[in-house]
Amino acid sequence: QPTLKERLAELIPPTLERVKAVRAEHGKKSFGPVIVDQLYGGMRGLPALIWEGSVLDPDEGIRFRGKTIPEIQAALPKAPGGSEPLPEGLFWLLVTGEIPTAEQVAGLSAEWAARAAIPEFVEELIDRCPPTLHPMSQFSLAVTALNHDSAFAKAYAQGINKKEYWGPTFEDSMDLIAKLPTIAGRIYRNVYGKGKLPAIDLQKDYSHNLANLLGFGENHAFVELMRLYLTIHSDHEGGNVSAHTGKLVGSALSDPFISYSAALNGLAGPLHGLANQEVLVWLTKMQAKIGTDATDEAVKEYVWATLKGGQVVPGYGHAVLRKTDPRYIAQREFALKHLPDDKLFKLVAQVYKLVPDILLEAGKAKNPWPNVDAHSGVLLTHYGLDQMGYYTVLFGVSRAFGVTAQLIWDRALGAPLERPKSYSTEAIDKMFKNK
Ligand code: FAM
Repeated sequence: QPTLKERLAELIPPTLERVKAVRAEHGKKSFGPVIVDQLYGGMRGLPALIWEGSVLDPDEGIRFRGKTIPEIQAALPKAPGGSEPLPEGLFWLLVTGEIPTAEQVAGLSAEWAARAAIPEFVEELIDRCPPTLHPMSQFSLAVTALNHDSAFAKAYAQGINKKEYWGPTFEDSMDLIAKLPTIAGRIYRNVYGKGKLPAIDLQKDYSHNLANLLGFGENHAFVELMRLYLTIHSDHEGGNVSAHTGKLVGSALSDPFISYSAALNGLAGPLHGLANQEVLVWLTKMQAKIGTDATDEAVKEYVWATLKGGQVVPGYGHAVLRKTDPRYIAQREFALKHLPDDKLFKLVAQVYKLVPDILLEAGKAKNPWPNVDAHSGVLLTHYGLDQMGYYTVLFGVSRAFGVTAQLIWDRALGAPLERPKSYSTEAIDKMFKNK
């Protein structure tokens, strides 16, 4: 059975041909007008990027290489005794478009475990950070420092042929994914005083090792949660802030390490990945104000107060989705199965019942439904990982799967430097005055 790199090498030539044929046939066709509001409004809906790995339908949610989350959960190999998909299989699917065998997934688990160690100077960099430095800032500086051993940067300096770019990009991507749990675990233990990092277990899968590094490896339900969590947070088409940032920076031929640390800095924004932290901060503040068994009326009042205070309700809304996020549903099903009586889960369910109507009544949000972040923190808290300042680091471990898969394919397809055109308001006014 081919390894991931062998299968990828086989897939690149036919994919290049396919892209060439599609561009020959459709290259000169237009999507239609770009309107001035899109330049001021964050390029909403602007057709601008190519990414084969996943596409986001506003009503259906994400499809990974055409498969919905339930289809992924059914099709991907699972750990012995586990019922959640192994994220190693999701990475294989993102890169190849094919469902791997259990052996191929086990091969990835073993390869990532073997590559998990980080240079001593990076350990020292992380240890030098004060615990008051946000875990996401520690995370991105450690990932930037991994550039020290980048295979791509080294090959480029030695004059690599552009047709070969994808090879060292693949190697750096495998090293990056493999090293993220070690970095994430070290940050967690430093900031929250959880003692010495355990060794990576070469016999265990990626999620199990991550759970071990965080100190929850003995809890099978938590390991299963990590498998689901890492699978559903991995990719969300190409235009979200973290994926788009990684792609843009990578288009300058920055190596995967410094491209992904840029992506992490985008993920650290409250309107993007940091929302999973903001949701728990908001719920905790709400409980402090209105108690733990609040009435619907009290919750409604609190939501209105948030909106009237000019703040967003974290975990709700989305730039593309116009329905409840299937990543929310997948987490809700996990909660119904594993923690149906958890108090915070009941509050999340009560908020889900009440917030959409309020957002609709407030009349601003185009999507009043919950997104992935509305549910993730309550699951982590249930198992004792209740340090909400850390939550986006876990999102960042997972999103590396999607961003690196894109970087590999961008280099394989020869994606050029990204350089959209910007305008001044003066230029806009002059240009359209007479029209
Ligand atoms: N609460 C309050 N107001 C909201 C809102 C929410 N959850 N979602 C949107 N709005 C407002 C938005 O701020 C904007 O108001 P202004 O005109 O005053 O600027 C108006 O509704 C129209 O915004 P939109 O077009 O519906 O949303 P955008 O596409 O501009 O933004 C989000 C999308 C996700 C940034 C926005 O829904 C939001 O701020 N949600 C809360 C933060 C959050 O949960 N982010 C995580 C998103 C998740 F998918 C992820 O990336 N991890």
